[in-house]
Amino acid sequence: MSAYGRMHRKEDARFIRGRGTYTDDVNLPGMLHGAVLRSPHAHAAIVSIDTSAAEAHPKVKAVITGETLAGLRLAWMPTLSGDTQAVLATDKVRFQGQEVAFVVAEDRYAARDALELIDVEYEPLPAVVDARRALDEDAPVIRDDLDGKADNHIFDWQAGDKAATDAIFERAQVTVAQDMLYPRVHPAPLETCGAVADFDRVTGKLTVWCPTQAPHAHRTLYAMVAGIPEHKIRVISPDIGGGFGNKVGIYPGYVCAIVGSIVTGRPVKWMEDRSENLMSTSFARDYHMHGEIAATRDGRIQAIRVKVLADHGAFNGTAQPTKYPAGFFHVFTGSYDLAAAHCEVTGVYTNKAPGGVAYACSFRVTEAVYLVERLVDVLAVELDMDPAELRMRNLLKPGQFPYTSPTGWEYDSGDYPRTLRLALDMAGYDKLRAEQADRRAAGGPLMGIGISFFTEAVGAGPRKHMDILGLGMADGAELRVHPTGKAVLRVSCQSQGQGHETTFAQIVAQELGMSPGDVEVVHGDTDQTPFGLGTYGSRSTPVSGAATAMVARKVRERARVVASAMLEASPEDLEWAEGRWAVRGDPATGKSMAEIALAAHSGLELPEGVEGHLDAVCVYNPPNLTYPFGAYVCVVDVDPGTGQVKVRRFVAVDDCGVRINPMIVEGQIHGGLADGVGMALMQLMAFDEEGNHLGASFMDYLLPTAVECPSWELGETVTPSPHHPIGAKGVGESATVGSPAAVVNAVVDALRPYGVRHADMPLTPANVWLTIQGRPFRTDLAIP
Ligand code: MCN
Ligand code: CUN
Repeated sequence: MSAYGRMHRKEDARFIRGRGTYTDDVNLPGMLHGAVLRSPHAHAAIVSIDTSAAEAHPKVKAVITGETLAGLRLAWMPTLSGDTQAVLATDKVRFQGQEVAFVVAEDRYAARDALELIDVEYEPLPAVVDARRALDEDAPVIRDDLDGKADNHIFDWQAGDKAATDAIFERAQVTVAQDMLYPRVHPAPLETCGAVADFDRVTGKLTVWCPTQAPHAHRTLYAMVAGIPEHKIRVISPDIGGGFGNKVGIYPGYVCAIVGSIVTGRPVKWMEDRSENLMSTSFARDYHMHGEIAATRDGRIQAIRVKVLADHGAFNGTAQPTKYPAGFFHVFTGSYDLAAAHCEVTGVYTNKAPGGVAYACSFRVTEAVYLVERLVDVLAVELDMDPAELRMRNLLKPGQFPYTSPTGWEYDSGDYPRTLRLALDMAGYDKLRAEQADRRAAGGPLMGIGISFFTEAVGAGPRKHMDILGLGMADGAELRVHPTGKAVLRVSCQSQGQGHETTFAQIVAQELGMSPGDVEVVHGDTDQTPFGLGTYGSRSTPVSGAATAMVARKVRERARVVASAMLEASPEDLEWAEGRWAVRGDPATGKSMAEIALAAHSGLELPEGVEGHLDAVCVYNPPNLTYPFGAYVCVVDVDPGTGQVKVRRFVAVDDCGVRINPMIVEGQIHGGLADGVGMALMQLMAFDEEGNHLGASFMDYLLPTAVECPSWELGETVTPSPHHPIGAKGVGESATVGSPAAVVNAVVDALRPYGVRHADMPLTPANVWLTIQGRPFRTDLAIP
């Protein structure tokens, strides 16, 4: 019997009863509370900071400024991409909402009140808000803290073969070009970020509770930043109320809480409010893209050429290795069989929040998929060809896998045409096109049909691809089967809602012939779990999940030796059948894991050199990424009078290889599709020309609800990953990556009678209405 399959999530027993433990639920004896003073300006010199009135507040225990931190050499901290970020500003502020001072007080209210008592004199400076102006001669220099920095340029990076690509473009029968913006958005998890720091002056041990997706990486970075030895740091990531990439990085508030605890000798809690989360923590996207496609007149795509201007905000905090500053944008060639491709990405500083870490994105795969899928639709219009037919003609064929892309990435497995065909069949594509034609002929209501086909790249990461901080990208797993046959698995990744306590138990159960209910999954505590880089880029199943399967197989092999002693047979004569070790050809002799475990712990005489007990440790180095993929079809109705878009239907066929728990996989896809609809239709972090943040609350930063979402129609194909021990690929970000293009393609398709070829996200009613009037606008700047 398979342990894979639909089963309710074990963790839901506590979540639905309100019995989860989140960071804000951690309350320690004598705990103090911190609050952050933030900059009202996007760019301003700090003339002076007077903290005396705040310090005189009867409940205030400490006021920490950049100067205090400079004394501890903590005013600046390294970012994940080799830049530095101010923990608390000393010289000047560089984005609205930047951290300027930290107050520690007896309670949360007093800490907030005392912020008002801090007197900061600012000298406002002109701000750079528009990335396209960032490299102008006369643009104010944002990072004058960097030695000799005289402009806002961060990096130039390119991939692919420029000469070969240009040559194809020169003699191409058809070329199309399109500018497009993937606007700045924010993951906006329900639980904001925060930390409880407890530094024990006697033992020298620092314990930090914070909702981090990567507890071990945080511990290592705290050790590097604060100079506290790593074995004296314990990071506990309790239950997390959603991460979506927002909780990968380290924020200044975390460091402040730690320093607050060190200087006061008491535990310090700091929790952001909603506006702080939206204004200062990692944004995502902000890619200004120019894409071109070269093709033959009969619709054979030959090459893609791309130029990107990447807005990284005031500090380059993108969780992307310096070697690949545009992350996984490499996969901009999408799911198609191209002869050549080339992209150039230029990164710039602007007076906006740093980060760019992530939002269910696989580190720029989202932007890449959006770009190529929009371009293919633009080409379809140019060729007057059906976009489904155009895709079918160019998709990679099953026989081409493993496939090396023009930028050198090896897609592990796929049957793309089958997946697209299934999505089209489920949607009733031909009927939909007929309905659309009828409506157009009758001048009836606008409807559009949008397709996207995506290839994701998840499971960071193989050494051949990545080089982050020299840490390596392998993840550990430890498994112990106790005498009564119940097991405890310890893994380095951390769940923010993905259900690891269930699916990882299912993996162990499947390998050992146990019930998932008999496997406890421990994660999120660096003192209790092996090292690994955590949960992001949908890497848990590809990496930690693989480690889990491998460690279980090690235990199974140990169990074979124990069983052989029990059965007085040689290990080679045993076979694993139906979850038991049995003498080959004699299933009745089978010993279950529980029987074997009891024997292994009870002095059974084992062969020379074989230790007792049933446990094992494994470190898994992934040989490659996994490449899940999918085909999405979106149907929209658009009201030309109001510009309102209604998503009528959404068909999503995902292939993530073997599914451990199809119910959880579908839940992941539902969430990602909602995200995609939100980004396509409403989510936007806009700024005015002074750099004022125009999306600092849920009144202005709109999230999708059930009202905007149709009843999702899901389908699946299963193409196992050939290199993953259980054939699984990651899926956590697939739908967010793949769906925005389907929605935008559908809306643009609906507007085709108006001659519209492209419109930037978000497709708000105002944006759609103005686009129909032939007056599209810059969605990254203030909304008209
Ligand atoms: N799964 C499965 N079979 C597969 C693949 C996955 O059963 N073939 C299951 C996994 O075992 C896991 C879940 O699906 O329980 C997601 O697995 P995976 O694709 O490995 O992704 P991760 O667990 O690494 O989760 C990270 C991913 C990312 S990067 C973001 S961002 C995101 C996402 O997951 N954030 C989320 N999904 C989220 N879901 C919730 N509820 N909350 C978030 O913050
Ligand atoms: Cu790109 S968001 Mo997830 O990788 O944590």
